[in-house]
Amino acid sequence: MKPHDSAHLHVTGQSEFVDDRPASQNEVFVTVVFSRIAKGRIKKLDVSPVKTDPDFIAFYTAADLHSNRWGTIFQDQPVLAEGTVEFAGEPIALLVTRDRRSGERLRKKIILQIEPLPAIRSVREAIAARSFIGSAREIKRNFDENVFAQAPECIAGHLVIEGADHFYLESQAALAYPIEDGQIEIHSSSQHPTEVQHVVAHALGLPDSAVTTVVKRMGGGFGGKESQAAPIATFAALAAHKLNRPARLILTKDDDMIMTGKRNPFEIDYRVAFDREGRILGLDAKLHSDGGAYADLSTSIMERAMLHSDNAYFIPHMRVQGQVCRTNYHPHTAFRGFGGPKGVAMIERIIEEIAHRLGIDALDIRRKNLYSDQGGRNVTHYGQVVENNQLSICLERAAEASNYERRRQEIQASNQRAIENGENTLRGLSMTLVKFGISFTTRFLNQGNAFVICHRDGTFQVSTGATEMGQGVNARIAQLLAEEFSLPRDQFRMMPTRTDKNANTSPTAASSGTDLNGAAALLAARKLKYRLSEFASKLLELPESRYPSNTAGLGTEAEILISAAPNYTDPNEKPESFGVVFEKGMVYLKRDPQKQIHFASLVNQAYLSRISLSDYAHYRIPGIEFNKLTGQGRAFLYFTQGAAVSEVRIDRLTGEAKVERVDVWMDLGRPIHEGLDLGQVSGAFVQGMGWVTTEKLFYSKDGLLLSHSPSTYKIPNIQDTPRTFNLNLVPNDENYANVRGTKAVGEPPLLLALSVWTAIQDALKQLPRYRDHYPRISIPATQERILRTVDPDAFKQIEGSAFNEFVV
Ligand code: MTE
Ligand code: QUE
Ligand code: MOS
Repeated sequence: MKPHDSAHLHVTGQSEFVDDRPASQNEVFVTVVFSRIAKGRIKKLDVSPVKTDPDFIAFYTAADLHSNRWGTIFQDQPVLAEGTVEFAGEPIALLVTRDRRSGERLRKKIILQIEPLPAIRSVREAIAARSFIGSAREIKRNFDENVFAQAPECIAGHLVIEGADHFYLESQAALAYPIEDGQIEIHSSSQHPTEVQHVVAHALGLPDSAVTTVVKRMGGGFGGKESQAAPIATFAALAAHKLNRPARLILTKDDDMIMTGKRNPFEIDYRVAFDREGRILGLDAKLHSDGGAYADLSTSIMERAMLHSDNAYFIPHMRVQGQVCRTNYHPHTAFRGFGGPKGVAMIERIIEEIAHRLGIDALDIRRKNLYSDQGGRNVTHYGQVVENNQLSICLERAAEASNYERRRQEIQASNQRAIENGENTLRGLSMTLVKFGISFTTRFLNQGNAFVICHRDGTFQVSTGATEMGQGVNARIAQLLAEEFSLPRDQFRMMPTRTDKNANTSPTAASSGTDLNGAAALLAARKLKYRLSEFASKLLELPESRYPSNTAGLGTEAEILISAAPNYTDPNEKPESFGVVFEKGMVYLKRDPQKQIHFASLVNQAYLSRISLSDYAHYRIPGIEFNKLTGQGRAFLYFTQGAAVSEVRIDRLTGEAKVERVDVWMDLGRPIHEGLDLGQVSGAFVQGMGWVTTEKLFYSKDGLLLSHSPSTYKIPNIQDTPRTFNLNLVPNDENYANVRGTKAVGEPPLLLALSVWTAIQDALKQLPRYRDHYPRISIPATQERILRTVDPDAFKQIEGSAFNEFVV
């Protein structure tokens, strides 16, 4: 298997990120002046102390913008704050200097006075103040209060889920070049080049056609560069436009973490009815999320949370309600899983609680509630049929391969001994599942387009709307095309994403980068292949003396005429072959394999015969129709599914949790590149582990993020990764929904890390104090929280102290 197409560049430090672009003459640096309090009135903004500094170049505020409104779904956010600020980290002004050092230095001298106003600092406060974003949503199926009244068992609960930082290694970055006639070319670290283009154009009062966004690659995005790259790019573009000089803006890690939004925190109230065997009868859930100060993508994120509140389980009577709250934090945004992980956390917690209440192993509760093709238990609460259901296969494979039953016994015994002998180590074991819907739930985003250019030597340049952030979308698309022509992958060069080549693109998000852009690239390639096939079928009939290249342009060659390629729309439909075979770089007629021509020669002959070697195609996902008003419909093209079994070890004295072993089984259809997919599985799982364990955001009383660097914000490191980490794919050739039978992988495995969270609670529930009630623990289950759950009384002595404020 070939490595990632940038691997050799990454490891030798040659891969180019925005800030690696060499400085140009006259270039300026942009530093953002932002609020350090959550809410207030701007009283004074005085730049006179820096104006005479030789490094000072310019200073811009909202007044310098043609338009000061942006927002992906609702245009509710100022590019630069005007009059008041709504969150700590909110950009107020731009300081333009000769270089980044002087920017840092001079920013400290600017006088900024903000009169504090009362801020909303939690979901609870927002609910009390009725401070909301968008309207309340509801999705339900056969909801009936009687189900709860008559159920043998009922549990009600509350779940707190906190946010997390994306912690991409490359901070938000942009470099804007003024081009003649008022145009701007902006190199941005963005998952959504088209939105960058539109926001820049709008803010500067330019037509979209005057702005070109270029994205070579990102050093990670994880959703954090989907919407929030746009204002950053706009800051650089404003300076470039005003000064007619290139302008660079590279956030420091600290500024980036303070300014940009995180994963939405959620507070969930649930009520579940079930029978004595543990079968769920009804679920009533109310989800509130913290959207931060502006809408960003929060309403779509909420929708995805609501659509994933069933996860792998059939729930006959169900109602899920959702409301985004407006608070005074950075606007929270897309983060791997996009709402899905929050819905899934709730239902997996519920399963664990049912198991604990009934004294039945949680795995059996999962088995009993799994979506199944039998008994009409295969329709989701939003009315979509779960086709090609692999959940049971994933569950059973994971159970078997992990020796779940045997280890359950062993762990039970070891915990018993530990508790009897007063030893510190408690162990926990848990399986969770994932059924992640693939498609944007906003229909118009489910489209992609691609350009495929073949040069005369038979090498290709491929341009699509997909952006590379490390996930390997480029390698996958190149591989798809390489398979199509039976050529080495290296022959396909993936070009930087540019809005002047691929316009009206969707963000590379919702794990659908390869699905959408790979399909479009394949459709484009098939047009070319159609023409080359017809051409080859005629060329190979001729004596070589009549080939165009052998007639020295004397006009004596056979003029080969071909038909127009059809407009393919289904990437799984094979094009007409004209009896021509493409194999290992050679092309021949099926009935005459002796006479072969090199692909490169064929291409050159085609050019000389005046046949186009470039193609464009557009792809749209057919058949999806989720109605946002009724909350019903086929929201997703298909589901990526999987199961994971995690074992943790908890130290009762310190609260420390270690992940001992993880077994993952996923259905990824027929992977295009198994190595890259497994890389995504391990990366997403570990990223999810960080969210559910150690990654805790601490804010000051003023709403300013305090944990804004790796010294205060604990992401997983190599020693935190599971000691035994078995990643497996379930073979599945039955998925015809998507291009080449593949399934999207980017986000789904993150949700499997919830098994680490449930395993921690599984360990804690062995404690005698939790015999009758489940040891509910929030996300993240930090060391402090684990310790508090082990021994709530131990914290009495510090209650009310300054230290305590930061622990919870
Ligand atoms: N993998 C790496 N290495 N870096 C990233 O930033 N982002 C994730 C996932 N995997 C990310 C990643 C997220 S949030 C998404 S939506 C998908 O990649 C996007 O890419 P894809 O659609 O091509 O899978
Ligand atoms: C998953 C996603 C996104 C989504 C829906 C999903 C996403 C995204 C949007 C979105 C919604 C409305 C808009 C828009 C974008 O929806 O990433 O421009 O007007 O950006 O299910 O990942
Ligand atoms: Mo991914 S959160 O959809 O960028």
